[in-house]
Amino acid sequence: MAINEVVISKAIIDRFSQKFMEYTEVDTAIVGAGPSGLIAAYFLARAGQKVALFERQLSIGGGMWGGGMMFNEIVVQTQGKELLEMFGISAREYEPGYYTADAVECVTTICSNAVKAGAKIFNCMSVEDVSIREDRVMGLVLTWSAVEAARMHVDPLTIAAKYVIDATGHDTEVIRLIEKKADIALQTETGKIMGERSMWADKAEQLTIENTKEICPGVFVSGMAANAAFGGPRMGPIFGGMLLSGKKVAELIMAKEGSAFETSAEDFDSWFNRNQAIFESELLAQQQFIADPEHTVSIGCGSGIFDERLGIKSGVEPSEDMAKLARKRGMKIKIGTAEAIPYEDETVQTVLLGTILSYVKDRKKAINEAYRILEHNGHIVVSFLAREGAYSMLYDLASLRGEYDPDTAPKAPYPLKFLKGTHWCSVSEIRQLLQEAGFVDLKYVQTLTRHPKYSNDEVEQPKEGYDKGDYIVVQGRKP
Ligand code: 48F
Repeated sequence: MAINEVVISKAIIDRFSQKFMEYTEVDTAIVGAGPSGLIAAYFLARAGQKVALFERQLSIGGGMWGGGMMFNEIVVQTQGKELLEMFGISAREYEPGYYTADAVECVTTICSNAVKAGAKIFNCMSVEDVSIREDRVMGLVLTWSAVEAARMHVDPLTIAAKYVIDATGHDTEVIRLIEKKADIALQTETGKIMGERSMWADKAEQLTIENTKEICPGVFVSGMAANAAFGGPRMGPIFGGMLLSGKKVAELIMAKEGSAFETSAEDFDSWFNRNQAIFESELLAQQQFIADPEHTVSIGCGSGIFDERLGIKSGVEPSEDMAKLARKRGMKIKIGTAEAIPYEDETVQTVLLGTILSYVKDRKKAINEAYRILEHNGHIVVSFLAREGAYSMLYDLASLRGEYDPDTAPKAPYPLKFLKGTHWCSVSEIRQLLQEAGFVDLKYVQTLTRHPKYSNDEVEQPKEGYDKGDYIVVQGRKP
């Protein structure tokens, strides 16, 4: 096929116009793609908001790229390190309480997560004004950064936003516009921008989080802009406050929306982010039996973190909040439980029960339901942590003790709160349930064959059988 340049042009113009058009009305518009803006975009998008982020520069990352004085390493404190680890970014201890991370890894990974969560980033665009109705900001007035730089006389375009975040760093550009042109009082001591103070890292880091708030109706400040607005000092290349400020501003907006953060889904996904090799190993094992993801329904699909990678588009999930996250991953979700699957008899080719039987109350009913909705010669795929394996023993022991034994636990162990009320199934129990329901031709693969402490060291290829691995996937056929 000969490549046609005009098709390329049309594709770009068409797709960008569609994207921009779709984001002319958003829930939250963020100005500035520095660390606080990117983190806010990630959390808000993950919570189901329609989020647009506008950045003046061609590059994303604000002041993070350059570390300190272009030495591209950043420093974070313990809490900041935990947030970085949530994204799978490694931070190394330098001295107790001080961790370093690669600035480029931080920017690229956080940005990629924000985009994957559904936030749309518009770079090379500058916010030159806000639109107002009486005492409220209703949206942003945008121009191309090139137009701004060339000082061309070109009128801008406007988008509507329910909430605006000024994450423009030291310059507090959005607030400055509001102060200058909108006659809206700011919630600072003076009603005006108080201005950034000289460097005092310790105080500044605390104040950044305190100062992250709604500064006038519908407009929030985060990151360095929060400190500059409320008269706090600067902190230099320590970034814990920036990251936590981004998370806080997202929480404040979600609280306004009357919706608590879906912390369990976040924690669940973040555990896999911190345990990428385990995630990949489990995924490889499930893939052995998911031959046709388009015709597979995932029961209890949660946030869809596995299904997205498996290519599964249909799911059933009891929690509306989880379903929202899965929908953001492009899945079609029906609300329902494994014990009452909302599908007609004999309508599905493959049913996946992905590591949910430990949490399901009536396992027999769930397997029978899967049998009911499957077509003849359809397959059930069940994955589970085997009761005879080291993981279930580690988890049971930690639950009994109320904590993990630091000497034997993995680096980022599964949060104990997820282990309440779990029932680990043995291979024989699953086999019996499947056979009693009528399934035949059972096939098994296994993975996670190392001690739990080391199972995240490397991705494992699945092996046939069930006698070594802690994680088992079994396939059965409905005759
Ligand atoms: O300054 P910046 O990185 O914001 P931040 O999230 O983080 C501050 C730290 O980087 C650092 C610090 C650390 O500890 O003090 O400085 O508070 O990123 C702000 C981004 O906003 C963009 C600007 O290009 C930068 O990438 N920006 C500023 N004004 C506008 C804008 C505007 N009017 N329109 C669009 N983007």
